[in-house]
Amino acid sequence: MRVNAVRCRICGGQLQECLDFGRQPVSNGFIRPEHVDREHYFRLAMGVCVSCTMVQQLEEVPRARMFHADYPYRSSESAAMREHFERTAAKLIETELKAPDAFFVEIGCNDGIMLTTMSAAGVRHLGVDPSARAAETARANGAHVEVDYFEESSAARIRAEHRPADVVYSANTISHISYIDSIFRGMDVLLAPKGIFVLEERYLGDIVANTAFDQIYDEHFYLFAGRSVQTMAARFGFELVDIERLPVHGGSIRFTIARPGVRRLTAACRDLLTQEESLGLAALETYLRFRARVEHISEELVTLLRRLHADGRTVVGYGATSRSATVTNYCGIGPGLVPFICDTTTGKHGRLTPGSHIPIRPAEAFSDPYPDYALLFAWNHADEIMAKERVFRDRGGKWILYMPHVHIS
Ligand code: DWN
Ligand code: SAH
Ligand code: ZN
Repeated sequence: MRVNAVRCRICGGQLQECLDFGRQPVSNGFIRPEHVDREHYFRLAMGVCVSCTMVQQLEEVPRARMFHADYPYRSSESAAMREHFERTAAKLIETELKAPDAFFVEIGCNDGIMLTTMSAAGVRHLGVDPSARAAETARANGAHVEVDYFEESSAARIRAEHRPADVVYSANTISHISYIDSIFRGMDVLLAPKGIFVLEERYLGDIVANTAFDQIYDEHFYLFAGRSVQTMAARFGFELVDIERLPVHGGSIRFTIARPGVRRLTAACRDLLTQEESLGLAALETYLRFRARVEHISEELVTLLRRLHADGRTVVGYGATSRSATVTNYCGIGPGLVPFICDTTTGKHGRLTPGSHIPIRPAEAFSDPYPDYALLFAWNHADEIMAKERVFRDRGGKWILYMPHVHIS
């Protein structure tokens, strides 16, 4: 057993190193061509805690290098995600926020994809996010946002300036926060006695089942599973009461956490915890097999791209995701194999992908002219993108996907 000197960030237990992707850059560090010498690298390695089973990174990137005023990701670029968050907000309004003075807090609200529905429905709300440019968009769309990191101190300030929160909600953010003890201390201060903390995250069970190795990058500090989140909630004085699997982002999970005894554990929560027992999500062998499948995908993908290149076929990337950083840097894919990536996010245009230095161009470049093949980095938005780019296929274009294995579609 390879035990790491670093201890578990949740419980202080021993960490067993289970995956190593080597030297990687900051995944959302899309750079200007003149700044390629300014990149920050770290060793992207994961460990599993032998005590509480939480899968987590062994080397941490300082938060200000990842999340800052110019953080480029914009949640609202996807129509499917806009619908998802509208539905989620509507459901919470219906079930939890009916009282006229109910208060909703969102951690990591980004461009207000969720809060605009709260605002339009007249629900008292506050978003907290250090990403100032994204917050400007949220505010322009009617949302109240504080530009800050959520942690114990900001939670205490919010509680003093507002009132206890009936719902604290967070999507794709809590797993990004290594200092999770501070989040739970903040939750204890902010959450009303009968309030709930709802968090949506990528699900470790889906990552393993689909060999979705690109879900592993700097921002995804923890890879959550039912059991590890249940243990974590209990450790910090809370209780996991409900779990719901979600199809978004290639396999997500929604956890509902409350103060002990406030809500009954749902059957869905118990069922998932039971199912998980046979998945081996805390077993080293699971990750050794995962690692072998990643190697296979990497070899097949690079072989395919080299062959297409040798045959004179054109290949363009689609979607400059954060996840592409792990794929391009781990597999060794640079502008020689993929000359550019198209993306709708204006803040990424004219920049290069971190580490692999592939130029990013506007979505319009995709049809000007269409390439022979498109490598779909944004595979989690495949339905939306393929529908939008129907003409590409009609004209003989082909999509290259690499999850759960390399295939052409
Ligand atoms: O967890 C996280 C999720 C929610 O978002 C964060 N850590 C960061 C980020 O991860 P990501 O960059 O991997 O997210 P997406 O949503 O897979 O990124 C999709 C990319 O593709 C965006 O740059 C937008 C782009 N896109 C596009 O060009 N055309 C997306 C769609 C739907 C499109 O039609
Ligand atoms: N909730 C959105 C955005 C996810 S991207 C969605 O699901 O699409 C992650 C967001 O978390 C970024 O906007 C980032 O700035 C924010 N973030 C990172 N650390 C945070 C913290 N400590 N408190 C609040 N937001 C944080
Ligand atoms: Zn632990």
